[in-house]
Amino acid sequence: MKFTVLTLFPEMFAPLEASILKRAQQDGKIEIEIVDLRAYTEDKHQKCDDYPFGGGAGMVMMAQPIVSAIEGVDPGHGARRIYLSPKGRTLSQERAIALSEEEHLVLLCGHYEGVDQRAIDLAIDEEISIGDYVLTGGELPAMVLIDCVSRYAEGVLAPASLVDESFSDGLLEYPQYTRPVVFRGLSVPEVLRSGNHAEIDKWRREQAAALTARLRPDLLKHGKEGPSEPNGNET
Ligand code: 4GY
Repeated sequence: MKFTVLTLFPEMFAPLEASILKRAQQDGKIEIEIVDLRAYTEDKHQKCDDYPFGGGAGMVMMAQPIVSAIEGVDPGHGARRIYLSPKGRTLSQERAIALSEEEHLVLLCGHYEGVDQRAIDLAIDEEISIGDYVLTGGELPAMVLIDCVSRYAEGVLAPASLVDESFSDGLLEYPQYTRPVVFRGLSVPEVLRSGNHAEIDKWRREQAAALTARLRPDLLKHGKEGPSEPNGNET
């Protein structure tokens, strides 16, 4: 699957060259193309932003470079074209899985006071938010979406990782432990060292259910409203 990112700040995408996404790109499981919007401006001074009509603080990203870039990277309009913005529907695991079925996603990153509405009206299929807070730009949200969606792209993760995840199906993950058996007086739960896989599965299911009931009871209800209480990790 392919991601094309349209941004005024291509250098912000260096983190995609590490870890699992680096490997996934090397293996040809995903392709990430970072496109500098400035390459598409028709302005003689390479300008991509301008003052807002009606006044107000800050600058607005011009429609022309954005619409030209989208037409340039996806001439046949086969891609799903997404604008990362707090106005969009909040990204969920379910939505990420559905997006992983797409062949090509084009991700537009806004900056400053946002983009000219006509670019959205003419060339964007969907707005997606990563959460109810405002960032300085859409670059981090684009990386969040790429990371989350890539996990479900064919061949990126070992299938067992996704199976383990669906095991706790909509619940929070059970606690994990590795060596040593005792660390600073805290022991690994005995059941995990028993070798009894039925008992281990049972313990993990119980832990996942209890943790979810305590920290995210909203996940147990049908309508998922979001967190209701802090997570209990405070000292
Ligand atoms: N939250 N989810 C988000 C964001 C920054 C000004 C428009 C978010 O997706 N994007 O906060 N984006 C703004 C900055 C231009 C995007």
